Amino acid sequence: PHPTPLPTTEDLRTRARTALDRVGLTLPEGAGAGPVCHARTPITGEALFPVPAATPAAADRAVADAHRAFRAWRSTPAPVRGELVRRLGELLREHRSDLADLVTVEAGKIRSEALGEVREMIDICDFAVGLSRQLYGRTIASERPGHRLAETWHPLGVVGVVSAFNFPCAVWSWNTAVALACGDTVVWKPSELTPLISLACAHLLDRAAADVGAPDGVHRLLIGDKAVGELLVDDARVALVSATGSTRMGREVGPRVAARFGRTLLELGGNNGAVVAPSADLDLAVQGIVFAAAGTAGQRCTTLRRLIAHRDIVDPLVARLTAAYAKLPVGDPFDEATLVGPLISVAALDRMRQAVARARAEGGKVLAGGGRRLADLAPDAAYVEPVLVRVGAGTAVVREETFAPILYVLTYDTFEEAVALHNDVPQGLSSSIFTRDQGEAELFLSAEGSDCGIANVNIGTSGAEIGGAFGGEKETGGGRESGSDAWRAYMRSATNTVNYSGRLSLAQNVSFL
Ligand code: UN1
Repeated sequence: PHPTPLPTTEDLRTRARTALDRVGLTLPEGAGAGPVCHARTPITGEALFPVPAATPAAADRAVADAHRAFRAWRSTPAPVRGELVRRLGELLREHRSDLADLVTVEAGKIRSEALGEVREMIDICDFAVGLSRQLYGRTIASERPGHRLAETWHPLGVVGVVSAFNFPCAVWSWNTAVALACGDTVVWKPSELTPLISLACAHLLDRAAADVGAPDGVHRLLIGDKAVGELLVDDARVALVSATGSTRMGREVGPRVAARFGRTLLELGGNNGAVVAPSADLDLAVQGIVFAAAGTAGQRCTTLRRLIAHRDIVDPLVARLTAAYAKLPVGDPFDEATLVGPLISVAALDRMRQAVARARAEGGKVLAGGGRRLADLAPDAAYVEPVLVRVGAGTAVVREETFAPILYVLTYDTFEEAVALHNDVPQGLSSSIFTRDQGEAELFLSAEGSDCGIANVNIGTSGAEIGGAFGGEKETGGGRESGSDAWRAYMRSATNTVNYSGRLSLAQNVSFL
């Protein structure tokens, strides 16, 4: 039983309007004549208000504006471009609480996770401001006397950003802060499920652009459905399509962009595993596992979905997890006591139930959770207890990503078996090992260990810092965004050979004339 009732949809409408007002955005009453997107809240599962969406003609204009602005932006010195990102970071700091409110209203995240998502935006702005003075190219020792060989990095063009509901603003900011510092302009197609937070972010970037005098068109927002996203995918003026979402989406986007020789940066499904070795600190492991598996109601691409536990510790580990799962407070994400908010939709809950049913049909056993909550108060919302399911190796449903809090528990005997089990899924985003055996930890991080883009020791699979590159291998799509040298995907390199010798000498010792 939940201690407090849910807020009403009217409360949430007021909350959303107040947050939008505070960032300086007044939505028109009613949606007007054109296409419409309905802002909703998973907290009650009901519609908030209609928001105007982009027509194909408006989408075309947005790309044209960004394409035009690119000509001015690419020649703006990078540290001056950094000023725009710095100003955006200041506005995000000022409106941290308002933006977090919108994330909670539209995505259902609990308060600390919603604030954490906004924190990620502020952090990447800081990172990108620094980056604006560090877009380094290398010089290379030439094989010829009197020659200089160098690598120069130039802005790429318009970046199309397609983002998902579960990180409705951070993923935009990773792409946008870095792209703007790199001299690109951005057209953003957010999830249809989160138009309000998108409008708020875009408005703050408009304000930042006006404050620092950046060219109009340095960014554009396109609210709309899949068809609007497809316009970005197929538009030759969009140099890079950075898309976050399902593997199914990536399978469509990748070849379509490749067919016009555009570039893609794909962040697709994860099916993240954690190995728990016999030497693991089980208290630490339980905390790390519960956050990674049940946090964000299992709706992160980095969510822990597969626990690979050594046979000697699987029973005590499962006993502790079962106890922890039984106590997880599920409910209103605005309530400070809640740890698990709603799933995004009743359809997501149906998919979760189908996956659990399939696991059972394959011999799996539900150890904890799985019950629906608050259906009487909010029949259109999807509150569910995170579920723990023990399965045998080879259970087919374990190979699929179900975007819900299901943790499958598998057992291993030898370390080699653990790594093989771990890598035996089509996805390759995040991974971790809980162990106090240093050799084992290093092996897990080595070339013969985890095959993922993220591999951790004694910490769960989710909650990466922005300073590292973020992304994964195999069906996760291979893209890297955020920190480290992910910026290179947003620029093009040119190799320069400069002959200052006054004589022509050919490479590879070729003689001619
Ligand atoms: C996502 O779920 O799309 O590592 C991104 C994490 C977050 C980002 C997740 N920093 O869990």
